[in-house]
Amino acid sequence: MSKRAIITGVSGQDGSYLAELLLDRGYEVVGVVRRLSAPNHWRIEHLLDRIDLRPGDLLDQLSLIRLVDEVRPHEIYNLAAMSFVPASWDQPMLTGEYNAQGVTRLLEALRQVDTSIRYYQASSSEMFGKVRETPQNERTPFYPRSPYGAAKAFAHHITVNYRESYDLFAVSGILFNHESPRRGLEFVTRKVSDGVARIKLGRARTLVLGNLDARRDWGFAGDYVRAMWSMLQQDAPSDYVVATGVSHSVRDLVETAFSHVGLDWRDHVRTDARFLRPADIEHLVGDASKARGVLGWQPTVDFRTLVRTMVDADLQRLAGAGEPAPAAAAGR
Ligand code: NDP
Ligand code: GDR
Repeated sequence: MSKRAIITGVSGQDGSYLAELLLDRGYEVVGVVRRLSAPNHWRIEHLLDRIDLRPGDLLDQLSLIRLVDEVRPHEIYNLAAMSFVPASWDQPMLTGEYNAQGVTRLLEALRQVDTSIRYYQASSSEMFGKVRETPQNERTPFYPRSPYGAAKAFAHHITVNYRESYDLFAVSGILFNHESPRRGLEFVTRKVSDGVARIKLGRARTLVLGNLDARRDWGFAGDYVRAMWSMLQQDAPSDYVVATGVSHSVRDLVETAFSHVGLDWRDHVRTDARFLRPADIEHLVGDASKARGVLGWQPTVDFRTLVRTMVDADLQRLAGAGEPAPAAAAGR
């Protein structure tokens, strides 16, 4: 008998890669989509005949109970969230409703319907914020630096709490930044790959960014969804850091992306204070020893390959031959 899985956030970057992975492994995949005036399906267009899309919203408790009750899945992957950190200062209350209380609502739906369902929570390296140690591992204390990070820290703790209170198989993957050609256009890697492609094609002259000194541990999203699945196949629930262990600055990112197309980034990149954050995180780098040891997980795509692949995909897309495009990029 095939397994059934619910993915919230199926229309997002990770949701699309995870849906592909689960379909490849023979799962029946139910994707949760919230009601929008126009569907946001550009990342899952190629999967629409193979996944079952159902309505649901993290803001609506009853929609979640009904969903879990109707589908009766073996596994739930909660990837839905307001995921853009700067937007969390503009909408701190809503960020808490989605990213913190939304998780409680989903856990509560699971608890009420069937406590044998396995649950994955999308935790984030943003919880480490103003880091207490480097590199960060599962025991590193949290010090979030944004409403997004604070809400994710709540979500992380409530997942642990439900696991310990109700004996649920509930895990949190503490994932460091992971990117792909399906990344939203407002995140810095995709903003850079899209910007470089536009400049190379003569459609733009400059790319305006914020903090070039920030360092992140960037990996490939396709690798990271393998870790999510693997966490739910273990004998016992536990939390895992997932990261490459290598960090680069935003300056390294632009240098790598521009040089890939034969351009000097200093001729095209400007900085503007409007892209600075009220509080930024200067340096994140993860220690994924536990995921490597217990899950046998390792990344397959290095930073340089990732950046080049994203630039090439944007060049193709803008030339009219690549993956489908997002409808619009808001809040860049
Ligand atoms: P995306 O922004 O690409 O996708 C977010 C998804 O959440 C979208 O499908 C969106 O739907 C959905 N969503 C948002 N609000 C709601 C809601 N109220 N009800 C139902 N669905 C909703 O994010 P990623 O794929 O990059 O990230 C997946 C998860 O992992 C997120 O929780 C993110 O915070 C977390 N994370 C991501 C990391 C990364 O580097 N990518 C690192 C660590 C954690 P819609 O299409 O309608 O907008
Ligand atoms: P992040 O990703 O905040 O780490 O969250 P993002 O790509 O937005 O920023 C990374 C770093 O780049 C700096 N930066 C800029 N960022 C953006 N977006 N735009 C710019 O113009 C720019 N210039 C410099 C930022 O200041 C920051 O330091 C991502 C999201 O996917 C979260 O959901 C996830 O939890 C974390 O990664 C891990």
